[in-house]
Amino acid sequence: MTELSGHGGAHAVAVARAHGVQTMFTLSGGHVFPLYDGAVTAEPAMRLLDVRHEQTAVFAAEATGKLSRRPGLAVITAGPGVTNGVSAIATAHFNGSPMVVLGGRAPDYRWGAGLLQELDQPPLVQTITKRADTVHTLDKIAPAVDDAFRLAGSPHRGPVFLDVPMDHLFNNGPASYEPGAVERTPPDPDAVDGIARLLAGAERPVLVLGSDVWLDGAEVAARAAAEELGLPVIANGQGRGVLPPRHPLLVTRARKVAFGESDLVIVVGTPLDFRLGFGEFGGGAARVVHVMDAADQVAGHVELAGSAGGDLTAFFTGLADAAGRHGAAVDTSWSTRLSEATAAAVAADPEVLGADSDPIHPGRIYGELLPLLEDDAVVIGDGGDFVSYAGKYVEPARPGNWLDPGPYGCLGTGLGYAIAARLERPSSQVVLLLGDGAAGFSLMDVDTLVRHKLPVVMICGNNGIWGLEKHPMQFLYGYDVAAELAPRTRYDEVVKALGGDGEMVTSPSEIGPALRRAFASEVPYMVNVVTDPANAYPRSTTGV
Ligand SMILES: Cc1ncc(C[n+]2csc(CCOP(=O)(O)OP(=O)(O)O)c2C)c(N)n1
Repeated sequence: MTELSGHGGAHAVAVARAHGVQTMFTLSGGHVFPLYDGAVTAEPAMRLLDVRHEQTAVFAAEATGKLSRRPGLAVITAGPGVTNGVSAIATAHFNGSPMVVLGGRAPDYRWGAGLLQELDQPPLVQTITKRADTVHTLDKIAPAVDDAFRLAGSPHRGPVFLDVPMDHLFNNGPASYEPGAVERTPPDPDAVDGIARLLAGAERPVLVLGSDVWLDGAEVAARAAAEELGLPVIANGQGRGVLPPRHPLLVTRARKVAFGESDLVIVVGTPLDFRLGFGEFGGGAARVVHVMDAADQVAGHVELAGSAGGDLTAFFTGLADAAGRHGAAVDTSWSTRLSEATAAAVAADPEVLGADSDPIHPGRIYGELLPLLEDDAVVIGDGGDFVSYAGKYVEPARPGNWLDPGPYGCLGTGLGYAIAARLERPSSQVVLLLGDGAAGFSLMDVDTLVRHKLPVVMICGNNGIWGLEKHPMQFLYGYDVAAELAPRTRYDEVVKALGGDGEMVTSPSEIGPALRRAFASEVPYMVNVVTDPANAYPRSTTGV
């Protein structure tokens, strides 16, 4: 039993710290003052990272969860503070990111009389959290916060929301709680054995590794199983980098051939959603296996040849053992076919990566960026077409370091993710890729980077349009509306005005030197690259 004293805010901070929280992401509001007082008077003090929009605080807490694999903490004030955080909570829900959001709340003692920001908040986030609740007494704050962290960090991970009426949060008194432990369940051994048998009977298997392979801490076991079984791998989200670039089994670039011709696709740690053709491969010809970190995450909308839910390290270890026993061996002609398809895809890259056109082809930016990226770089994408190019060409060297918005596809993650990445990876490069449209959602939080001395390299793909909307609308209607932005806007000057630095680039040969200056600078720095609005990412899926 852990005993606590002081006010409700001090109780909550003590519990959060016991769960490894180092930073409270927040934007000020009187309803949550005790949480600040709890943070600054804690021994040692907990870092307060105050931002300019609540979505940034919540996105930063989410990215902390994604990178550290422990729940991040956001504290947002009552009413508008909470409603401003809703898109970021939804993003964490879709990503399975561990995170606790503590909301302020109008006091209980006069509830119903028309208090400032008197809003019953949990119903608003009920469908996008693992739990959304109100704590109505001082002595329940610590146990509720402890349970929130335990639940958020237990597979399948996700956001938990709690709000505390300010009369209880300000109240003083003792409290005690029994710290809970994160729950991990092994997968059913018979289910794993069944998947191993399918593998033994397959001729052209493919293994897909998604973000939960990283979030569940299974990256080492996943690589070992793939190597032991000689399984070709396609990586997604934070699973990218589980096999490093140029690994002979990494065939992400040959994904069309792999999915088109495979007879068994084993998908681990990512939903069978639109990003994976809703789980239909080879026109339905391939058998499909779905493995998730929790049984209730296994897809119900497709016919599965096998499935398992539970600890992913145990899954990979069990699969390697059982498949060995069943004599599973991947036909080398299949692996060779996929490595040749991969090599062919890579051989075509220089045309885009080295494009010398004027206006600049967005792909050229990646041609210049890739040689400058270090192995531990964190790369964040916030935008449409510009970021799709990054998804294709940036091959992370280590798992966990690629942060995209995930299936909820919410623009505006950028600055929040970058703030968290800088804090979680103090000695790594942090590169934020921003569409010029996306930049508008969070660029003001460069102010936060500046005030907290957090250098980040920002690259804006500035095509003066909402590219991923303008081109599809043209395709469907032959005209477009609501898709223009002002051309050549000086977002770099915005960064400078906020205390950072930057420059605008208009010709391909200037990109590399500008990026080098950005990496050498010790401040938030934007390279604002004017790109070709006529260029559209060659997309094969719409998501619907
Ligand atoms: C919050 C939010 N609003 C709107 C959208 C719809 N949307 C998806 S991509 C896109 C265009 C993005 O434009 P930009 O960031 O400039 O990148 P580009 O496609 O031009 O490279 C829009 C508006 C969204 N995904 N999220």
